[in-house]
Parts: sequence; structure tokens; C-alpha cells
Amino acid sequence: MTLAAVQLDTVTSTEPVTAQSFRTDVLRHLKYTLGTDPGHAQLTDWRMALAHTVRDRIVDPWFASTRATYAGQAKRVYYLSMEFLIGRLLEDAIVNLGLMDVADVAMADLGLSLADVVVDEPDAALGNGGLGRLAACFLESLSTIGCPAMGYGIRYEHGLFKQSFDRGRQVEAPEDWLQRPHAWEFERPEAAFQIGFGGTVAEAGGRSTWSPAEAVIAEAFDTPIIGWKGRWANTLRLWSARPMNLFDLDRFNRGEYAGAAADEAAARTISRVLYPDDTTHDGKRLRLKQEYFFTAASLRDALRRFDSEYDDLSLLPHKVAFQLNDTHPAIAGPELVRLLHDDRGMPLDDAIATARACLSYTNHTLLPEALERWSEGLMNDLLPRHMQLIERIDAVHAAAHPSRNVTLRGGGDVLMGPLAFTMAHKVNGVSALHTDLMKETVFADLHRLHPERIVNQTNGVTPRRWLLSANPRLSTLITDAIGDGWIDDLEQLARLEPMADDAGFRAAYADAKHEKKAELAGFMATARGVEMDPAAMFDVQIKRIHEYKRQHLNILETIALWQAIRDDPHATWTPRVKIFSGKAAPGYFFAKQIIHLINSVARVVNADPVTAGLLTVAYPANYNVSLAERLIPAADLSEQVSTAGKEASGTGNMKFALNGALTVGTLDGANVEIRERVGAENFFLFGMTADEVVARRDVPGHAGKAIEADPRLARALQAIDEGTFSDGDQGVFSDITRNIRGTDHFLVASDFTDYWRAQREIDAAYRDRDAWTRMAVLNTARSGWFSSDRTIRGYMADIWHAVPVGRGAHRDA
Ligand code: F58
Repeated sequence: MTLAAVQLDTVTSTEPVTAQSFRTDVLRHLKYTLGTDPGHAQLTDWRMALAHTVRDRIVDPWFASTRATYAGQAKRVYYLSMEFLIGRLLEDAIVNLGLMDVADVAMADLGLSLADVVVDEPDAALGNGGLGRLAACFLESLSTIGCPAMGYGIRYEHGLFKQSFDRGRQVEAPEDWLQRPHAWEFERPEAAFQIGFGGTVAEAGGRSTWSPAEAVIAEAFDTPIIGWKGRWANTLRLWSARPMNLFDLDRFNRGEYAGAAADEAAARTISRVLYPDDTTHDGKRLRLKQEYFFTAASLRDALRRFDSEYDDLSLLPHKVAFQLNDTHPAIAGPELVRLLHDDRGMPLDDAIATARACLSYTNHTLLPEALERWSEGLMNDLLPRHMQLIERIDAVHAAAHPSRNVTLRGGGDVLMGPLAFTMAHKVNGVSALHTDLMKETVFADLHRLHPERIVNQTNGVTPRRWLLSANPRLSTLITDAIGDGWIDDLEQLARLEPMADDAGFRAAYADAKHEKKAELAGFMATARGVEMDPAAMFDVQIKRIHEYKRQHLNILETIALWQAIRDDPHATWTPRVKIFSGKAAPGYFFAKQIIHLINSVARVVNADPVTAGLLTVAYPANYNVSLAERLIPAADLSEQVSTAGKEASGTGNMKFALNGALTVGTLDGANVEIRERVGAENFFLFGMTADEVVARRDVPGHAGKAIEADPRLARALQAIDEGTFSDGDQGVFSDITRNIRGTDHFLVASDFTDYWRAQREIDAAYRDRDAWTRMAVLNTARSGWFSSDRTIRGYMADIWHAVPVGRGAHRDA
């Protein structure tokens, strides 16, 4: 046994933990790690001491997982993603290690509330929305399942901007999660790679050699991700950019103080900030640099690990799977070919085939404006050898498929979707509908050539975070009813179904929902200054602000409802709180106008004594993972109202259904599958289908006709135009109303009437609260399929051909 092995095995943090021993550990870390004492410690010191105590119990399972992977010569999955929207990690880790009760008591003994301490942790917002959050859920599921895996991404200094409102308008401020201490990262200076850009390609002896003009160092920072019951832990490895040379002393000595640090600043810019674009790209050179930077570092790191175990490159596809999370890491195709062909001398055709056998690609959008393309000029400039290889890959593909129409280049651009498709052995969509549409639209030609390549993997969410941890009261109720097997086998929730008919269970379920609503109301009153009555229906739409997601359809219906209540305040109304939350890309003017409109409507409606108690509009600023964890368990109604065919899947829709919110939604993305599972009678459907949407756009004047046919819609639009929500100022929201009256690409007008109908049915349904609760119970009971564990098992079986090593690996190690 080596010395290292002896040391590892003698460190045992698997002894049973008691509140007493836990408390001792927290105090030890407070003193020896944080250098302070209970008399002086601030909340952040306590949080750090707690996090270190928890981390101590992660390290052994983490090491054991790595050892088991090596020992089993297991295939490793590498999840390449520009975004990991992980949020806070402390509570997740405590929950997964089964330490909730112990930590609660230990902190209480120290005079602190665990809940207060955990919310001190910065919310790591290293992602924009669903794509990034999906990556975070996947990491947790990979660890829970015990699949050897690593997440690779960028360690952004600044995550997604902080949002506040100034007179209802979105204001952005830089996010600074790294400025505040956290305990999860391990810096790995030994895992560093030089990443080049630009320069020239030389040919000699049939071999091409790329000599980059500039280079930066990618340095690794590791965060362990612990799975359920602490049985397995994988790593999230994020790359930080630093310069080759820290400082130009010559320039400094010449008095060029700023210039002396210029290289350093330029290098660090690469990992400085997350691009806040939701769907469009402004073709920034920096973005392409970021993409190549983290992809190249990740591939080299994975190959280095492979080389340490094997000396036969033909084994690569059997030992390594790279999943490309959208096209952001699509340069992995040519880069892997370059590493195999240029650097290791593998014949080009073999290199392409080997790379393809290792790579697979997930598509998350069909919106044409969101499909990445890079100008050939930029590619030539930054990645000249890759540009040559893309041409070769294109030529090889063309030769093999003479009937093809598609090319990897078009209009002077490299098309990253077709490139990713061509270099992947599997391409997946994220819901059944989305996958079908992919086959019919963006990848129709490639699908014809490669009919086996496109597969579906409907998204999922981790139940540990989105039910167990976010909704402890409901979780306890479920566990009391069916045991705790559901936590890592979510289909077991089906056993709740009979309890939908048990009045006692329904009452307890309704109490759990009410408790979460009251908790949210308390938070909103103190933190956001909005009064919400927990007896009212909480109607929630939370997601990025985008025309296709149609927050403007929701606010128009809100206006129409407000007007209807004012017309007849004594009629039977169902009190509602309409809650919106979400950020708009800073450059997306229309989306920012929608935010301004919602806040303006809120200001007017909330001040109206006639509708008080019947209608409230709330828009908590700075939507993030932590806010989602508060809002979702408190929701009665989940708004999933995108124009059919536009939302690839959605994952918020799954979190809501799991927590017993009923959906009002279109037949879009995963809504279709949610409705199939929970039952049409427990889902409020409205709107046109994806096919109808396409047909309606061809009807001349479709928006005008819809408005003419619906006086409520006409009146709501008119109120906006007349300045009802802008102190009489008439032009403020004209971009929105003009759009809805005009092209209305997202069919807000055409879907309004049916949306109104569905909403009034919802009002009536909510008045029979017990029947509503029954539907809510059935939503929870039938949402088991939407676990990200199921999704990951699907990827493992159909795409990666990976098997779990994990279950109990640590315990058995
Ligand atoms: C989202 N995409 C889809 N993209 O919109 C959503 O339907 C799906 O559920 C989710 O992915 C997971 O599959 C998404 O979040 C982005 O945020 C990109 C960020 C980078 C720029 C382009 C959009």
C-alpha cells in the first residue's frame, strides 16, 4: 500500500455524526479555518464553518468514487456546458448527506437557525435559464445514480447580472458571487492547459502544425457534487483563464502602468462574465474565445486522464463520452479531430470516426435566431486550423452522402448546429414534440441522411432539490404516506394516487400548500413590500422574459380581468395573486418593455380599492434558483403559455406539477407529456397547436381579426394605449401594442380568447378547493417520470452506453 493510500484510508469521516460531534466540528472550523470565535463570528463565518464541516464529509466519498472509477476501468461521461446554474450548494449537500436534522439541532445549540445560515450562501448563477439549470440537475442525478462523470464549464467571475427595477424598468448590475467566500472549490494549479488562438498553420511531411499567435492558461477549480445518501460524488470542473505571463515588468519600469497589466486583463476577460443572451448572439469574438477555451481545456484534460489509464486510442469511444450541451462546445468536433490527427497521427477518416463515436449533442432550441453561426473570417482569424478541419469534415461528409443538401457553411458562416450534428453519433431533443419538430425542421436534411441519429430525452429535474429540499413539509407528508423510496425512485409517487380520494390526506396536502403560501407571503411582505393573501390563488409565471414565452399574453389577461372585476365588483370572483418573475437579456428591448408593462400594471392594480383583495400583481426582482425554490412550492397555478412549437421543453413546468400546482398551458414542449401523464382532466389546456400556429401566421390580418372578435382583448389593448398604466402618457408601451395588433408573430391575439376561457374555468375550479386539491395530489402522484434520474438513465442507455459504478461504492470501498 502506498503512503497516499494509507493516508486516504485512515481519514474516516464515515463515523456516525451526532448533533454534538457536528457542533464540535463547526466550532473547530470557526476557530481553525475561519480564525474567529463565537463571540465575534458573523453570519458568513458561521456559514463557512458549517460548509467546511459538511465538506469534510464529502471528500471521502468523492475520493472513493474516483478510486472506484479507476478500479473498474469505467466509462466516464463528460458533460460540456457553458452554463451550470447551480444556485446554493450547502443545503443540497446537507440534504443529500442526510444531515438535515443533525445540522438543525447543532446550529440551534449554537443559537442560530439553519435556515438563516444557508441563505447567506451566494447563489451561483453561472447560467441564464433552463439550459444551465438542466446541467446542474444532471450533475446531481449523475452522482445519485453513481455514473462516473464530470461537468466541464467556465468559472465566470460574474454570473448572470443582478436585476432591480427603477420605476418599473429593469436595471442590471454585475453579479459578484466570487467576491463572497464559499467553501466548495478546490483550486487545481496542477491541472492547467495552454489554450492558443490565432496564428498560422504550417504543413510539413503531410502533417499540419498550428502555431497560435497568443495563448492563455486554463486553470481548473473543482467542486464536488454529492449524490443522494452520499453514496457517490462527481466533480464539476470549471476553468478559469489566466495570462501566460502575469506582468510585464519592462513596460512597468518604462512607466506604462496600465499597459504592464494589459495582457493579464485580456486573458482574464475570457472567464470574466457569463453572456446574458437568452436566445440571440451578437457574434462576439469573445464568446467564441470562451467556447474554444473551455472546450479545448476539457478535451485535453479528458485525454490526459485517458492516457494515464490506456495506451490504445481505439479504446477512446469505449471509455469516454462527451455530451455537448447545445452547440456552445461544438468546436469539440474539429478540436478532437485535431488532437487525434495532427497531434497523435491518427488518419483523418479514423480521427473523424473516433471523435464522432465519443461525441453527442443536445439541441435546446429551434428558434432560428438562436442557432449559432460564426463568420468564416472570425473562425479563420481565431482558429485557423479548425477552419481547415471543418472544410475537411464537410468534404468527407459530402463525399459519403452525395444526395445531401445541407452544408456546414452557409452565407459566409460556419453553422454550428450542422457541425455538431455531423460530428455526433447521437443528437437529442429535450421533449417528444421538440424532437419531432427537429426532425421536420432544422435538421430535416441531416435526419434524412442519418435517420438513426436523432433521439429524444425528455428533460427532468432533481427531486432532491425541487421537492425534498424546497418543500420539506410536503416531502414529509409523502414519506409518511409511502415511505422515502420516492426520493431516488420518483415513480414511486404513483403510490400516492389512491390518497387523492382520502379526505384526510387531501386536507393535510392542502395544509402543506397553505403553509408554503403563507411563508412566501411573509417573505414578499418583508423583503419585497408586497402584500399577498395566502387564501387567494397564487398564479405564477417565472422564467426568462421572451416574446415566445408570452408574459404579455398573461399581463393582457390580467388587465382584462381587472377591467371585468371593476365593471362588476360584486359578481363571483376568485381572488388571485398574479406573480411574475424573470430577467430579460440586457439588449432585448421588447422583453424589457414587457417587464416595464407588468410593473406598471402592478402599480395601478395594487392601488385600486375596487379590486383590492380580488386581484394583486407581484413581480419580485432578481429571479434566481433560490427565489424559484420559494415560489414553486407556493404555487397553485403554473403558467406555461408559450406559442406552441417554440418552447423546446421547459423544466419549470415539471417542478410546478411535482409540487402540486396545476398547469395552464399550450401543447408545447414537455407540457404535452405532462398533460399525458397527469391526465387531461387535471391540466388546463388552451391555444393553438404547433401546426395551427404555422397555418395561422399565413392568414392575412390574423391579429386584427382576433382583436375585432374579442372586445375584452380590444379593451385591454386600448387601456394600455390610452396611458392607463403610464400616468396618461400614451406612447410608452406602443411597441408592444403595435406588435400585437400588427405582425403578432407569437400569436398573442389569436390565443387570447381561449386563454381567457381557460382562466375562467380555472377560477371556477379553484372555488371547489377540495376538488382542486384532489387534482393537485394527482399532479404530484403522476409526475414521477419527470425526474432527471430518469433522463440521465435514458442518456446512459441510448447515448453514452455508460453504466453506474456507484451505488454504495463508497460504503463498499
Ligand atoms: C432552454 N434553453 C429551452 N437556452 O428554452 C427550454 O425549453 C429547455 O427546457 C431548456 O433549455 C433545457 O433543455 C435555454 O435555456 C439558453 O439559455 C441559451 C443560453 C446561451 C445563449 C442561447 C440560449
